[in-house]
Amino acid sequence: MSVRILYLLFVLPAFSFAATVSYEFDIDTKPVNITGTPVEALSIADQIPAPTLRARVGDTLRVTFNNRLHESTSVHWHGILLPGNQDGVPYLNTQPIAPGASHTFEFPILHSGTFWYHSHTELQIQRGVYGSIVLSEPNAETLLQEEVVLFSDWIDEDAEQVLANLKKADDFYAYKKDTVQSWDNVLANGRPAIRNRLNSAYTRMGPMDLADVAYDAFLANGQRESAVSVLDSSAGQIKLRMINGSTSSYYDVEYAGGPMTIVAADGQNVEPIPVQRLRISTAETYDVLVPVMTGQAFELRATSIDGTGHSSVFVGDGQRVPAPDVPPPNLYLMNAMDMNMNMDMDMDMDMDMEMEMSHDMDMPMPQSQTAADSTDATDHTAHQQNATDAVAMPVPQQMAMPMSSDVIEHMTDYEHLQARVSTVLPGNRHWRDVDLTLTGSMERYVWSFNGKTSREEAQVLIRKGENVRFHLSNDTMMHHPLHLHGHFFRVVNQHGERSPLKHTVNIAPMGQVIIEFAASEEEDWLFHCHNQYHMKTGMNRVISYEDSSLFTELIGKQIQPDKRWYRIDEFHLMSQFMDYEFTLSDDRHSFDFELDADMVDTYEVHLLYNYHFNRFVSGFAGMETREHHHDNSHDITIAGLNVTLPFMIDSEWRVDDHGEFRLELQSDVRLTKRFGFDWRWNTDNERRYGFNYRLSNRLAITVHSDTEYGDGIGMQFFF
Ligand SMILES: [Cu+2]
Repeated sequence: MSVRILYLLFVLPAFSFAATVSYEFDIDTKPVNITGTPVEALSIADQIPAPTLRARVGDTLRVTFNNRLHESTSVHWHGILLPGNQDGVPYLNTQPIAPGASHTFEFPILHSGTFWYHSHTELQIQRGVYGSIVLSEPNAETLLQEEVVLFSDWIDEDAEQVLANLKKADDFYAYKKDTVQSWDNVLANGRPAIRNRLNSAYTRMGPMDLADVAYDAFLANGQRESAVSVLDSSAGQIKLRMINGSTSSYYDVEYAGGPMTIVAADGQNVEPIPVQRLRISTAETYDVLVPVMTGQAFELRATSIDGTGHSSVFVGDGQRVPAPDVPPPNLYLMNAMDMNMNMDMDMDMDMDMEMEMSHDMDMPMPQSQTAADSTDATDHTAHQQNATDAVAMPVPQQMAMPMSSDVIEHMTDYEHLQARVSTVLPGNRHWRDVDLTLTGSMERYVWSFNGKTSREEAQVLIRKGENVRFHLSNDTMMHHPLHLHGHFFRVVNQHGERSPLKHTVNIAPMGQVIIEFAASEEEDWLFHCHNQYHMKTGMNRVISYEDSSLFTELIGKQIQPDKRWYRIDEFHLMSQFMDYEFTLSDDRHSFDFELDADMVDTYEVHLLYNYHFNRFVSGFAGMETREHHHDNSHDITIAGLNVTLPFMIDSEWRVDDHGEFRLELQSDVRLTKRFGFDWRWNTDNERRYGFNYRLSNRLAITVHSDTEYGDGIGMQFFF
């Protein structure tokens, strides 16, 4: 049956008048086996992903969820404009759905586009609570076949355990993924890699990190590999509504049948852009047109940007045509500063444009006037024209042709996105500028804005009727996909007036982006990193309209990490001594207990409280008890500072209650993935150095020489 007839049969009657579209689903546990190990996941309507919801502009969407879990849950409508009390963020604007309870959402559909819905409770997205929504125009005459492709990431390990592991060791998953950034690989990559490493060590930023977690699988529509049939390939193309419903993954998406043409981003139509490889950040959506051909099944492949895996959807029936392998990233040769001066390294662009982009990055300022009348704007109009032609071109021809120079080889940012109409905000309004620096690090695994988690600083206050401009500046080596609830914002780019509207924007490592939106709502809306592990550890703010009533009552619950304290245990059993260290830490404070002892008559115990000013400096106070066989036994009170020095050397500057000063320096050097060297020295001339050989990310064999305890061999456990 042709698409046209299907369309007439099913679609026309449905939208000839506005309707209430109703769904009712259970949220429940679901046994799954994705990797060969059976585990329990969470599902909506017993499906992962949840069923695709469909409605038209003018309809009312009514969805009831029955919570069959033994824990509370919630549902947020990602990117959809709706009344605040339907937004689904527990405690902030919708009450959580208690175990055994039901909740009905009901809101009018005001706009079309590709969106998704997901739990906003704990790490439930990672466990399966997400699905897609397709909103269409009431009279849209689209005869093209459309398919939803919902990408996600999967790990068998419980999501809470994943977070606990991230808290324990900054390279816990790097070890699992075999991406530990060791010196042997730095040297093997030659001079630029050595320069990068020395530079990142000197600036204390640490190495580049593309993904925190080592996933077991990447999924598209819940499967590692799947297929969609093309109903009528004479149309030459179909539309894919791609959604990144991952917990923390970014993908580079490539299609085997030729360039994809982007027609919408985050549910908003854009001028068509042909692109060979497209980066889709966590929580973004892109609609693309892809060519199809009778007898061919073209692979759409989404490769995780850390290079650890991909998902595939084969489009069409017949001979399978694989998408090209995306080369794995070489972290040693990636330099965040270079990336931002030249954000689209692979892009085929001329020098002038590159200069202009650098200029834009250097001088973040409202570009509505400056960029719009640059010559590039004219150039781009020409490109758009070609792009449109390319779309209309019959598929076989397009495939046979060498890639047009207008096709963007690898789109990793938003410079090319151009809205169909002006997105300039209403004039004559008060402008509010808000500076938000993205802060945090892998070491303590705390993520924040302006150095403060949402526990410490919850709100950004705005006022209805003004224009708001966020200056977003990433001070970390991670990507952060930032999402604003309840509003579309302009991502200010070279297209000036026609800067695109989005609901989620990636800020690359050390990158800067300006977004603007009209404050046209009320009450409170969340603004947060959509990497769920970053959100959970503090990278949130409530964008709060002045006079909002809900905020003061409810803030401080859901948007802040529920589990506040994380523990790290390290046990070192040597032939000449043992050392046990226990740390309990939250986003600002930590307690540290350490016991060193030999098997005879020497021991040392300390108990310290630490206040972490920022990622490099903490202050501490506590006590130390020491019993030594040869001399200086004591009980002392100590206080001081821990400072991370250039080259990632940890320094401890301390005084005791006798007025004695001591400086201690130590560091670990990862020589290879498994082999490391560590040393410690202090001004009392106590020295320890040794080698460790890691058997796993929890266990190492060590040899140590120590001025207090002598030489020995042993094991080290992290748990
Ligand atoms: Cu983040």
